[in-house]
Amino acid sequence: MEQTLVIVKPDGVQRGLVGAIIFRLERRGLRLSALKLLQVDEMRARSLYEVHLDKRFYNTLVSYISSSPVVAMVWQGLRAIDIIRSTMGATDPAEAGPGTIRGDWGLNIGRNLIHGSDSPESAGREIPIFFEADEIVHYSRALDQWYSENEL
Ligand code: IDP
Ligand code: MG
Repeated sequence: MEQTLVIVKPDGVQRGLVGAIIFRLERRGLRLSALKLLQVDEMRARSLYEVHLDKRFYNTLVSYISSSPVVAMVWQGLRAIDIIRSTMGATDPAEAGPGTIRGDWGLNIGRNLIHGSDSPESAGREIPIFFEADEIVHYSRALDQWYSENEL
């Protein structure tokens, strides 16, 4: 089953949007498998964003994600990665559609509220930066059959 790392970034926590963001992901039917609030240290920040090492915004991105606590989560479900990415909206909130998290609550690309893994490979690399294997909980829900005709 597909898993993905989601992070409510420091601006989301500071602005009190944690509950609202989780609400949207829950309502889509995905299953929450792990959740913690933490202060991201520089090592974790650099590791999360290592694919952006050569970008001009890399250092400010590392500072941003480690500037204040975040809420890190693992979400699970059929096509969880694509579903979360479409619920997040485009990277730049100015281009994100209405009804998306970034489109409704974001203003600037440097404060875009949420991270979501962009592929199964990224999820496989990113999840262990934040969670031990035994922190990811596998369970079923009575309503799963009403969210999906296939196994969630
Ligand atoms: P994503 O978060 O939608 O996957 P990525 O291209 O992977 O977007 O970029 C990672 C993060 O880097 C973005 O979410 C955003 O916080 C930041 N970022 C991306 N492009 C820019 C930019 O042009 N200026 C400042 N920050 C940027
Ligand atoms: Mg990305």
